[in-house]
Amino acid sequence: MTRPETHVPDTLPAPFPIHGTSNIISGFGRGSSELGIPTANIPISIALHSLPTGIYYGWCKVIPNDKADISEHTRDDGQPIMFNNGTNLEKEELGIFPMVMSIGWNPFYHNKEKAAEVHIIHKFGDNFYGALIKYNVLGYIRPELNYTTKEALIDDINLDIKIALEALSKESYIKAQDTL
Ligand code: RBF
Ligand code: MG
Repeated sequence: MTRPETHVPDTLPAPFPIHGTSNIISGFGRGSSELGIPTANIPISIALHSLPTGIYYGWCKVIPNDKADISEHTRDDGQPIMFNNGTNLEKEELGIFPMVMSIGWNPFYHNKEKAAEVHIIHKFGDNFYGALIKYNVLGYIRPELNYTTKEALIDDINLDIKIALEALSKESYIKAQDTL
């Protein structure tokens, strides 16, 4: 399938906004290491599960979980990772940022389980496994696609980011920050 064109309406289309607060779980570790596009993996809520699989955009913020213990977890690829619960983030890193979200089976990687992943459009100084993420989903970009090369997937994700930033600069989408 070739990538369909994205239409961004001036006001939020139904069923958006969809709100959520979620913990961040560990994924395959492919986002940062293989694609250079880190994603926070989150459990699929009932609301996210009800959406068609595909790529979405919205706003999000990271909420450190100070009360949780710092603990070591083993990622799906066997790599041990420290859950710092977001306690290493700077104050400005706790603001509202644009995000793109992928919901589905990652056809390029043949995932066996449906996953939701958020790429926050901001460069963070440290990871924040174990933190909470509060988000709203405001619009749909495209279906999940398969690719012949990793580079083609990366190019499409970069186009998703561009589309998301353009959409989120519209007045009614900026206003939706208030609900976070
Ligand atoms: N994976 C796919 O297999 N096909 C896609 O079309 C696809 N689009 C994505 C778009 C965005 C904005 C993001 C953040 C991820 C996307 N992914 C897609 C998921 C990607 O494969 C995944 O983030 C990495 O494999 C890390 O788990
Ligand atoms: Mg990830």
